[in-house]
Amino acid sequence: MKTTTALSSLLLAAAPLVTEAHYIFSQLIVNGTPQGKDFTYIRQNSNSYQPSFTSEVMNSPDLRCNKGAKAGSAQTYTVKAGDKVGFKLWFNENIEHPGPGFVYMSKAPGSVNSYEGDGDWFKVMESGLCNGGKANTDASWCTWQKDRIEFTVPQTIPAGEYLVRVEHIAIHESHVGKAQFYMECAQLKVEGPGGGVPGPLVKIPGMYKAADPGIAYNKWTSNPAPYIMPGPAVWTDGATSTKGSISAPAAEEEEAPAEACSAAPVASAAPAAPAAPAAPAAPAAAGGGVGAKATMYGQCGGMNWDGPTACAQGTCTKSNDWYSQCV
Ligand SMILES: [Cu+2]
Repeated sequence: MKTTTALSSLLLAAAPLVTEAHYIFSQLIVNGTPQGKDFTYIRQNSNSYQPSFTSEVMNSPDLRCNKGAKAGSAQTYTVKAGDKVGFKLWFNENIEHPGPGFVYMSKAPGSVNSYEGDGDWFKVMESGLCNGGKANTDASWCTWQKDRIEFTVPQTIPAGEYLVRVEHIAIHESHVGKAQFYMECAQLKVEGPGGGVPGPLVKIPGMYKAADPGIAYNKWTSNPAPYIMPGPAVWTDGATSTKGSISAPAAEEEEAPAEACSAAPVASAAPAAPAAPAAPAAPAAAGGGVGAKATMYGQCGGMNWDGPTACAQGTCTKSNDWYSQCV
């Protein structure tokens, strides 16, 4: 399985060096230490940095581990219940789109290496708005400008081999039905005492619907509706914190308790009638005062792009034929 080394080198040479908002979770981190190389333990997607949009993946098996991520393409790493597992972005990228982060797990019937993820999944971590921030402010999202998403392997999770799916949903275009899904799957073997019964269980696809308030969400207003997390409730095994830690690695040791990435509270808030997300009349005109211009780091061009082509901040810069960005 050492062919991954040559592949990584090849991709290294071809990859863009510019900072852009798109991202891929490529590096497994366990208890703060990188394990293997990019995609050693994470199945590599075939769409590179391109996001997968709602219409493409909502009802597709690609919603599991992203396009082109095949069983048998990665190795399996062994962790223990209680370990802190992270997914770091390729090329030291940061998450620079607003939106929530998640981790889901699915137990393979046998070896995860041949498992397609068509069994039951449960959510083990979710991360939404931090410190009571508003959904229309990018920096309010706990994942904003972080280079990884982390979670703690539940203490009582049944031992066995799992697909572990990390996901970030970018919502800056979700008001026009184009949420951007960034997800990858790691292969982990979990050792531990077990005893827990994970749930609620969902299928992927199936756990989201295009019309879910957290998928078809409109952030382009001065008073956005409370953000409701899509998907099932987080499995709480009674022993493990359900809150993800998204803090920078250097700060984790001392500040872990202070990183109050509250995700659950918004779900209990009475969901004010979502502002009809299907009406894209003048998406960016309300509140932000940016008219039809893309915001900093927003997309401003590319094939099939039908959004704004001018930048409210920065200069529209071509990354590739499919993506231009305000930087
Ligand atoms: Cu992007």
